[in-house]
Amino acid sequence: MREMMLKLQEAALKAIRESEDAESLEALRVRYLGKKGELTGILRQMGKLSAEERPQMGQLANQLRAELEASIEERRRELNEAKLARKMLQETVDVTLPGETPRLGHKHPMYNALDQIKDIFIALGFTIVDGPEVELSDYNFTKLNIDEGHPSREWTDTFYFDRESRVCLRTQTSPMQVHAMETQPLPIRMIAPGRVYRKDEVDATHSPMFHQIEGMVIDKGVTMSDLKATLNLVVERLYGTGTVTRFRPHHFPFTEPSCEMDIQCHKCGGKGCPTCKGEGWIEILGAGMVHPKVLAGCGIDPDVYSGWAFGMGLERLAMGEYKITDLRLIFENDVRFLEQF
Ligand code: 2U9
Repeated sequence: MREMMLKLQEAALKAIRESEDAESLEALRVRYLGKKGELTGILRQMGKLSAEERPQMGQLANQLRAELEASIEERRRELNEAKLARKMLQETVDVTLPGETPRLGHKHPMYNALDQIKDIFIALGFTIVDGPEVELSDYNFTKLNIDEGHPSREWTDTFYFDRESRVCLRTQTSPMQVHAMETQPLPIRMIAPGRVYRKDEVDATHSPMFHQIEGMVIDKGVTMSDLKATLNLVVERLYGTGTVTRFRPHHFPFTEPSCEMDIQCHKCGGKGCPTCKGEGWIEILGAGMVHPKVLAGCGIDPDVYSGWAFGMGLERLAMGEYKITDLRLIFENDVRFLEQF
């Protein structure tokens, strides 16, 4: 029995030393020391031994087990270290390699235009107001003197959330001025830029979502001359000193009187060219004196206070400024397009 154990010792130690990975090492442990392993097999034959030999062989078997266990443990450590060393080598980072430059985005041309306009109005003492895009029809239409039968209220023109047409996506940023009049102390000087929604099919000049910037001033003694002087100044800062403008009469339900403002084409100086479509003038915004009914509906006495307001489409402005001929380019956010500005 002693010989059998010595033979097992020799074979097992050799196999353990030569094992190549954790899996084959574990297989060796099972083979030699497992419940059905070779050492157990030898010990089963202890019954055949004499009473003196039995404790001796028992002791020898225990020593052998301890020796093999230690050897397996030692080999396991060696294999783990080698594995780690290989991994470290594979995962080495060459810190001298040049890094990858992250591709930076570009400011959208329309937001360039918006930032310019915001700065101009901030310098004039206006505040910038932000608000909800989902509105009550009351605030989007009724309080702006847009009556029940007005075509812009139709389901074909406005996105409603309910059958009763009480809640909608705002079709203009004007509800912001109504909120301001209802909640802010007077006087008010504000601009309200933001997204608006109309049921339009997408084409080169239309989109169901676009951006507007509207502004309003309410104070005592405000007149049409304030409107003209302020808008002329804004346009001069935007398009350069000496930019020629004209105001044409127009109609909006929320302003009376109302007008549209044109600038003389900065490309041809008014002679007529492709930029102004041969007109010599480019329409840039609508404006007017806030309708007395609108003031009164917002709790402001039209006999004491008056005000002016304007509205402009931001996409159209940016398209004019940057000579963009298709509105869809503004929304596609193709970096190849954006990085040109
Ligand atoms: C209140 C009172 C008056 C805002 C105004 C316009 C004229 C105008 C259009 C420009 C192009 C909309 O984007 S567009 O289609 N807007 O012409 N907007 S006056 O007047 C107001 C707003 C709110 C309480």
